[in-house]
Amino acid sequence: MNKLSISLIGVPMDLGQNRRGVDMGPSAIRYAGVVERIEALGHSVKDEGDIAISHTRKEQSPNTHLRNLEDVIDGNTKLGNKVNEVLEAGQFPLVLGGDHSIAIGTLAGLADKYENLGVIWYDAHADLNTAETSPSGNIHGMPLAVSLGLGHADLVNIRSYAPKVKPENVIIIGARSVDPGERELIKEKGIKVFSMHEIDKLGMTEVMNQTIEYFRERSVDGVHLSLDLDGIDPLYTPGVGTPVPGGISYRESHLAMEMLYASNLITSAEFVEVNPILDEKNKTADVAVALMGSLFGESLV
Ligand code: 6HN
Ligand code: MN
Ligand code: MN
Ligand code: MN
Repeated sequence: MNKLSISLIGVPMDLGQNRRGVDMGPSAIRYAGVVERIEALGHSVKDEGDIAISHTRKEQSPNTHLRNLEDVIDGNTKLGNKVNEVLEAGQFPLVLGGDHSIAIGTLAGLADKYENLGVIWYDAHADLNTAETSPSGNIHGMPLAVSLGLGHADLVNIRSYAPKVKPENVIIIGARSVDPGERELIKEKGIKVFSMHEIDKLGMTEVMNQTIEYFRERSVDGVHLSLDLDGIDPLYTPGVGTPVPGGISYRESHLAMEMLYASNLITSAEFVEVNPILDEKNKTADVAVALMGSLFGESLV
């Protein structure tokens, strides 16, 4: 088994959406025992602490309806720099959110090293809105579009290059709440989506086999897992800001992580949208840590 040097980066970001409390996600995940869980598998873990995120919510930025735009840019720039530094040091970046707007920074830090990066977007949502299509103005609904080079120029150009990811290198898994503008983008760009319909129909084993095969065929030089806890059914992960019923089950999610571990494809990961204020006894952070266990090689027997 491949032993990794993992760098844990907390991002107490709650400015990409309206619900307070998701900035406490990194603390809740640490409290749920992330370091101990991963170290028990023989990997080394260095906790890099938290990225400094502004806690002043300026409801509307001047000249835009994107909420807290300047501070989201600032936080993601810092995160991108940190992720890149960790990569340069040969460490595996494991990013703890925080709302999903932080994927903008994570991918900005990854993609100048990985020229042909694959991305798994494990989420109830597609996060493919732009300023024009967004129903909410919330930047956590936009990070995948931004990483494809679509959206507000200052978000798209974080760390001074764009795009970060090619549409044909993205696979969305678990989608069940997709806005009209996002559907159009999926069609136009030919983005691969395993919605809940496909997961029901094919089963998670086949979905993951096809996912792994897709990345191998495309000869990606790395694969980033961006896991939004709302991809999982809210029965198991109630502590998220935008829950959608009818999600991926607890066991299906473990199976997916176990298959990714066995594939040896994953080169970075982030677990986002854990909101302890909306949670029941840290259940959602516990699920996040359990899934990290499977992603990093826990086996049942
Ligand atoms: N997330 N599509 C909705 C929006 O406001 O753009 C919801 C986005 C949710 C984003 O969960 O990361
Ligand atoms: Mn805050
Ligand atoms: Mn998301
Ligand atoms: Mn989501």
